[in-house]
Amino acid sequence: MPKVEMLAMLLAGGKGSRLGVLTNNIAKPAVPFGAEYRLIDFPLSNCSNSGITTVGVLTQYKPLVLNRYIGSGSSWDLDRHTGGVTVLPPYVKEGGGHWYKGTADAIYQNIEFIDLYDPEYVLVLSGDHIYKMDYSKMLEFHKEKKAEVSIAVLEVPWEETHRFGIMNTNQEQKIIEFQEKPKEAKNNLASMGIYIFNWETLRKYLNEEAERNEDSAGDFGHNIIPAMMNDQLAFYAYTFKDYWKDVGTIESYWQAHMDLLGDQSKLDLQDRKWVIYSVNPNRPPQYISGKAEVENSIINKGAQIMGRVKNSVLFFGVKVGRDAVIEDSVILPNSSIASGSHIKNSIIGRNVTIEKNSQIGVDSDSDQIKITVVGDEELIPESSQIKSGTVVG
Ligand code: ADQ
Ligand code: ADP
Repeated sequence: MPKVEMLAMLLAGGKGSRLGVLTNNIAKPAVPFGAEYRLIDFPLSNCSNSGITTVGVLTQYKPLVLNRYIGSGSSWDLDRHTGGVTVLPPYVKEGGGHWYKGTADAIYQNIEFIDLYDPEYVLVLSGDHIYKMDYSKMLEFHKEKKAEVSIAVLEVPWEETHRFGIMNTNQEQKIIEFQEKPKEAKNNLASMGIYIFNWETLRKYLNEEAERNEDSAGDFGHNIIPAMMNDQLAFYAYTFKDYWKDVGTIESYWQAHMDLLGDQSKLDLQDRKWVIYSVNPNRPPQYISGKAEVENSIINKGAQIMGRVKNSVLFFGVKVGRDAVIEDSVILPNSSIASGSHIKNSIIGRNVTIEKNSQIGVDSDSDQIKITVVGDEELIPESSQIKSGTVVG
């Protein structure tokens, strides 16, 4: 194999249990996003646009849809003779081999794969972040600082600090303190879970962690990063200034959809210089009837709109019947909402049929956001029908 300067390892194996029904049947990175995409389209497109052409995707939990979706990687221009995308599920090795424990263990078990390309640097990415980022700029920063590890960081609201790795830096952007998901944070500078490591250094720490502690969770945030901090490696924080969202929870998944709306979207998907690629099903153009009213919404192909749609994101094949109202909601592929129904502050799963005059998430007494998730299997197992007149949330 020819040597590559930087190879990306994309962590796509987490269970994503906080996304509830959305990840009942599929891995989190395969969850649909933004009317057109799946979550993994964002890091894969970022790699392609940043000139990174060798990507390993670490899969584990419910990988079938994800594997089929990634295919040869051609959709992201990552189908190369050398490099390209390689899906890396856990496999049995001579010395045992086991299910990936944590994120670092997933990389540890694929040391041989990485060594094939003899990279100088390894970029570690997550499969569940929505953002557009040029990783080659982060690599420049890493080289300028002569860092051994660089972590992409940004400020998060204080009330969300418990979900993230939190750090303190000095004026040179050197990281002097790191706490993984602290109960009481000392700062609101958060790790985006995007790391560049000098491969030699990372390989050494992965091997040492495995030798030292068989029961180690093998996690970057809890094990590897603290061990490296302890040894006072050259650790730098690369500040990211654009839009970024970890969509690991139902609230953040819904919020990231709302962030797409507006004439000045927080994340510009129209940007032709940084295209987010996806695999598109062949669907007819959308139809908007004479009685329909559509305002501030994103609606994909194959949709048929007869009712009112406001501040919402509709995936392909969604049907909205006469006099039905959809507000502040996300409707996943192929669901239909029959006439007279009202959906508000909700996420409706794939293939859900909501019969006439139902109300989902409509709470007239309150302005507060309350998100109701209706998924294939939540209300009525096996069948995805919500009976006429049902009131939820
Ligand atoms: P979390 O997002 O909570 O925190 P984690 O649950 O470890 O980290 O998941 C990171 C990514 O790895 C996800 O894409 C997940 O699907 C994947 N993953 C998890 N376990 C895996 C396994 N065994 N094999 C393969 N893939 C796996 C991390 C950092 C924080 C940082 C946040 C930013 O630990 O410090 O602030 O990311 O989102
Ligand atoms: P089914 O199992 O009912 O056929 P799938 O979820 O497999 O439904 O989707 C059908 C087709 O739509 C597949 O070609 C799939 O790749 C594509 N698809 C599904 N979700 C998305 C999405 N979010 N973005 C783009 N294509 C999608």
